[in-house]
Amino acid sequence: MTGKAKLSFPHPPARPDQVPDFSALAIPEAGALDVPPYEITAPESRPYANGLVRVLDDAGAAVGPWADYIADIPEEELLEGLRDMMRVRAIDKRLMTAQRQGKTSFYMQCTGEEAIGCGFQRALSQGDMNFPTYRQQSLLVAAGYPLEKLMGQIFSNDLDPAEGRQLPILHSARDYGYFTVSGNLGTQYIQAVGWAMANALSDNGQIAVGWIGDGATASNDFHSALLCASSYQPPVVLNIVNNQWAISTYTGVAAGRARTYAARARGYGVPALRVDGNDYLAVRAVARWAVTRAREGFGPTAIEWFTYRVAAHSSSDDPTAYRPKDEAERWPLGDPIARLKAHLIGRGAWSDERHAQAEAEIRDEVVSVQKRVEAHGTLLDPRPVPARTIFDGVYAEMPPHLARQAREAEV
Ligand SMILES: Cc1ncc(C[n+]2csc(CCOP(=O)(O)OP(=O)(O)O)c2C)c(N)n1
Repeated sequence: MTGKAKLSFPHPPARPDQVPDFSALAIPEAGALDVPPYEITAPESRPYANGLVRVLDDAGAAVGPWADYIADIPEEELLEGLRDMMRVRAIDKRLMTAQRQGKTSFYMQCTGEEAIGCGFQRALSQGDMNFPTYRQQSLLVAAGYPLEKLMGQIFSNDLDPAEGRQLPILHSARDYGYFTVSGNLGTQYIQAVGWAMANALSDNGQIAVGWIGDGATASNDFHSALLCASSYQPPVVLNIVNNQWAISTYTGVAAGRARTYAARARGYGVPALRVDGNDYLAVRAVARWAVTRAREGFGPTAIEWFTYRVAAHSSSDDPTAYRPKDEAERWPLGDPIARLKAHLIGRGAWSDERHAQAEAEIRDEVVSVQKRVEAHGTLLDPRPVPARTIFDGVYAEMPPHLARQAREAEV
């Protein structure tokens, strides 16, 4: 008997009516991997691309070489990191509710992924540029971006720096190292590499950081970016946030039969690591390592952040239609806020009482900013920016045909 050609379709281990099943995931012990030298090559990065850098163990202790690598980071900074993550979660919760109340048209939460942006941003310096997706609001919060602007963008009122031109969550904050987010998946990844090439040419000491989701690695721009980064060795960190889902599509579709996304980057000749994305200390450590490598001229690094998309894809999505309701609770790498909290309590730097107090303070702060921002207009109380501004910024100077259209529109 000869074989027969057939098609194979990747399926998630569990669907809505089934028990969540993460048994196929190999989760290595915390502290098992070394800190490699900055001059590591792609072939040498194999154990890192196939393994998982983890610092926090199940008891919340920081263990292993990567813990030593960031042992100089002051406790106060870690407490700030915890507050950053709590702030992101509180903002997401409030704005998602605002969407449900009809005050804004759309929202996207990053629940469960807070550590990745909050921890990474701490490794960056003024002048570095992130090329984020719509799910990296945590970078903005950790960079100290004014909440009035962040929320104004969601309500498209006169506090919105984009003047109502963009869908909510597509922020743009040049001064905070946050490149304008585009709705077209993947495009920012190759732009990050180009930006990094420009940095190298101008010798400005700055780096670029590309961000992409696991699903969007299937886009051509992912491959172009890795090839250009490999060929020209610019100062760029290429992040892949593997949250297991691309809307309703299981991550196995974009991954194909490759073992990890990090391994795929390694195939392009880019040193790559895979990291526990729910471990704030692992994020902080590996971000510092990759950023240092880029800045000191050792070239690009790819990082797969292994995490889970806890919330719905967006306010337009209902994940109970395609995955078990309680899948997030079974995610073996836990919750990033709970894990850093446990670590800080274990160190004697934090307590349940202080946590509850901080939660209340952060909620009050977020609610009071939200009230001030909503007073500038929401979908229920629309106070749009003047309609004639839609003709601005299409070109640097308004051409005659746009001026004519503006006159015809009588705005
Ligand atoms: C070029 C392009 N194709 C399709 C879409 C529609 N789309 C928006 S989000 C999304 C899923 C992206 O998933 P992933 O990259 O894993 O990121 P996540 O949403 O999980 O953070 C798709 C297909 C799009 N915005 N752009």
